Amino acid sequence: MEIKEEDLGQWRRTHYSSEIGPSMADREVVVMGWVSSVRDHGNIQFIIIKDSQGEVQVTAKKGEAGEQLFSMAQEVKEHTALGVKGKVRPQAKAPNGAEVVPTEMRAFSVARKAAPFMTQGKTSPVGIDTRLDLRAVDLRRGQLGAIFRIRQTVVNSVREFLLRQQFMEVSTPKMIATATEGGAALFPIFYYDREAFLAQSPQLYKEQLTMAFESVFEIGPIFRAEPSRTNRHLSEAISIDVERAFADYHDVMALLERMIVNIIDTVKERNPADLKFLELEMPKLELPLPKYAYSDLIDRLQEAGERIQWGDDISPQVMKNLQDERLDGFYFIVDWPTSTKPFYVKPKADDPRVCESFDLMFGPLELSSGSTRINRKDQLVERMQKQGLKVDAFDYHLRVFDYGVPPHAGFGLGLERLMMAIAKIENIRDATFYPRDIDRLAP
Ligand code: AMO
Repeated sequence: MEIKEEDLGQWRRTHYSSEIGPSMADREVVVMGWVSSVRDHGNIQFIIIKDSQGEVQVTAKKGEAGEQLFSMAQEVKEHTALGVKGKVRPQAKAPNGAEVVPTEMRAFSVARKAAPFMTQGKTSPVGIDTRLDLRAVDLRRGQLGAIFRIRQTVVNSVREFLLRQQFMEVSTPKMIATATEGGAALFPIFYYDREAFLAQSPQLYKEQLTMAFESVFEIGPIFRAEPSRTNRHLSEAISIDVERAFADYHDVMALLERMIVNIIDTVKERNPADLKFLELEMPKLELPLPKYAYSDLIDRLQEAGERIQWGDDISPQVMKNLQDERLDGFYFIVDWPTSTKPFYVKPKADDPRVCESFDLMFGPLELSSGSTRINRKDQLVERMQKQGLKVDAFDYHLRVFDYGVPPHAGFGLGLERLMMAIAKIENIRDATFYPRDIDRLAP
């Protein structure tokens, strides 16, 4: 028998799967979701329905269920969107200790194909591209569900943590007129009759906003035309940007490390089931986090035989070669050469070759960078000229520096990179819903 597709009509869910339990015995319920597995035992069909809160077993027995209902239970395929009316019956072997004995079933949309991957297993035998081509189906996998519920906690905990400390959440333009992050490439766009760009970061806007609101943050997209294919770069990523007035880079490093501790504690508290499912232990960290000066690391890398010069960027590959267990977890690299950082970063007063800057690392992976910023116009103009930037193009920004921009400092923390670190995700694409990279603009 071919299953007929029906409309939702007057059907409404009465309970989520997580609410079905032995204490609900004999209650009439309507559950809805998608079929995650079907087990055929001849005279009994077990259908596992998944919804956003978990899963529930529907048990159709020959004789107990009507003939038509039983044959529908025999036919139904994985991924079908299904509604089931029935009675709750305690069942020790079922999820949550109860099952639903169906009296009526409605297929809202029948799955016509077997998915190229299973949704139950923790890992997937197919390549990531096959999964990403059907991303919404892929996101039905238990492993990704757990990862994205943890991501939700991370975002909420960041927001709660910063709001408790008088930060204001802001939104800044994503269509902008100038580059901000030196080395990173821009995506040009048409803006009416002019050329514009997708924002590489909210940098200049968040700095400006400190003059009105003091402490601001934004959780939003950043766009980087990354030319390379790596497991840690996206063309569109989510950045947690923080900026604070009357503070320097030491203050915001202290803020950032407390924020990370708060994130980890909150995930442990709110996501115990997801952590258990992923067999994941949250990284442990002790504050203050270790800080290594850039110059000292270069000395050590040179001693270890690396061909690296003072002034070079430190790549993850080079960091991997530096065997040192102190560099396994979270740590800061501080005091970078001024030449490696963008124009808004403040050089040190006693040695302007070095600037008041830091990167937060997790092993060889960079999670965040931040700094004390220049808050005086003449110094900013001088740094722009040194970096060969067109000062005129930044007039919209420089203008506000005539009106008392406070000393300020801040950082940008990559949300997907942070997820890679705390949830042990190998490929950054699995830390985002719909990744964008040099090869992928769809789905
Ligand atoms: P930076 O360019 O170092 O600094 O970026 C900050 C953090 O954003 C994340 N990130 C990325 N994540 C995935 N894919 C990418 N292509 C990508 N590019 C950056 C990283 C990185 O550490 N305005 C400064 C921050 C500041 O000083 O406040 C900035 O953008 O985790």
